[in-house]
Amino acid sequence: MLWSLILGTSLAAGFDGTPPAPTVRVTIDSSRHELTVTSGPFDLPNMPPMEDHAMMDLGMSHDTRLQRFEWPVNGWFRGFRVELVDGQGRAVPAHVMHHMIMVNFSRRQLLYSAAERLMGTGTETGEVSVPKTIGVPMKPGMRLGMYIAWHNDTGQDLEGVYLKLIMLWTPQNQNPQPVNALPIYMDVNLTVGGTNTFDVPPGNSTQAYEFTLPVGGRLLGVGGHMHDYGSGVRLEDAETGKVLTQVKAERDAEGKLVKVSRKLFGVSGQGLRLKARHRYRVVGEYDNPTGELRVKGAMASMVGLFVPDDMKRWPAVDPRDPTYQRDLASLEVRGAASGSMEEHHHGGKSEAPASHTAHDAPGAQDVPGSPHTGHESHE
Ligand SMILES: [Cu+2]
Repeated sequence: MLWSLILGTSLAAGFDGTPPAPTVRVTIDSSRHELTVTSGPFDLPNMPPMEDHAMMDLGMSHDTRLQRFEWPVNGWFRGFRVELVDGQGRAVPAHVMHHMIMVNFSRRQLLYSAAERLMGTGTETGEVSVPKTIGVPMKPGMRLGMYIAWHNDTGQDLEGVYLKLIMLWTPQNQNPQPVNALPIYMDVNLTVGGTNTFDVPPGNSTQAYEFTLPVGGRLLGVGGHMHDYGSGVRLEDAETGKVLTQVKAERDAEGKLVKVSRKLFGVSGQGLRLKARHRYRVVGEYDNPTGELRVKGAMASMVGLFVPDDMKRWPAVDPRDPTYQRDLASLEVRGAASGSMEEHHHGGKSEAPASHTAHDAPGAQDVPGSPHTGHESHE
C-alpha cells in the first residue's frame, strides 16, 4: 500500500520577482518503510571547481535556507539515500550536491545545548544504512529541517533540480524492537551557533575539548572530520589519559587530507562503554608541514552512534537556553544573508558575510564517509 501525505512547507519567496522559493514535500511508502523528502525546484548556475576550503568560505557554493517538515511515523530512522533529478525527471550528477544536513529540533545533542544533527551526507556518501537491530528513535511530529549546499561544476546551468532524500525506517511493531542509537558529536573546538575552526601552527599540534556525559552508554562506531594536515582524532579518558579510540587521517604526499578512517565496534557487541559524569577528552592532532600558521584552517571532530543506558536521561531541549537559541539563530540565517540561490544566478563571489556559513564539510577534501555534522562554519 502506498499512501502519501503532503506536509509541504512553503518558504518565503524572494521579494524582488525571483522565482518562488523551493518547497519540501514528504511522501510515505508504508510497505517499503521509506519516506521520500522532495526538495526543490532549485536553479543551479554553473560554477568553477573548488580548489579548497577558502573558496567555500567565499561563498562558492550555494547554501539553501532551512526547509522544515515534520517526521510523520513512529519508528526508528535507519538509513538513507539521495537522488537528484532535473525538471524533466532526468538524473543529475550526484556530486552537484556538495552536502546536506538534517536537523532535528525536537531533540538535543548529548554534549551540546544545540539541536540534534540527525544526519548529514556529502558528495560521495551513497546509500547509508545501519542493521535493523539498531535505529534512531523517531516520533510523529518531530520537527526536522534540512539544508543543502550545492556546487554545480558540470559546465552547464541546471534548472528545476529536485533533491529526493529517501529515508528508511523500522516500524514500531518490529520484533524484537531495535536498540535506540543516537548521533553523538564531539568537537575539539565548537562554539555552538558560531565557528569550530582553529589555527594550526607549523609542525605537530593538538587541540582538545573535555566533557562529561549526563547518561552513560555504548559507542557503536565513530568517524571523524578534519582538514588538510590533520593526522587524526582520538577520544581519551581524561581521568586516566588512556586513549579509548581513534580515527586516523589518510594524507597525500603534501599532507593534504585524503580521508579519515572510521571505526565500528560491532553493532551486536558491547561497543565502547562510556560512563556518566566521567571526564572524557576529544583531541584533534595536526602535523602542518607548510612552515606557516594556518589561520582558522582546521577542524577536528568525532561523530558516532551512541546507545544510552537510559533514554529518559537524555538531556531535554531547553528553548530558553541562550546557547540553544544561538544554535537556532545560526540555522535560521543559513543561506539567507548572501541571498538564496534563487537570487544568486551568476555565481560571483559573495561578500562572505558572517552568516554565510558555507562550509559543513570540506570542499576538495569531501570524501566518502566523512561525517557531516552541520555545525561547522567558516567565518
Ligand atoms: Cu570542516
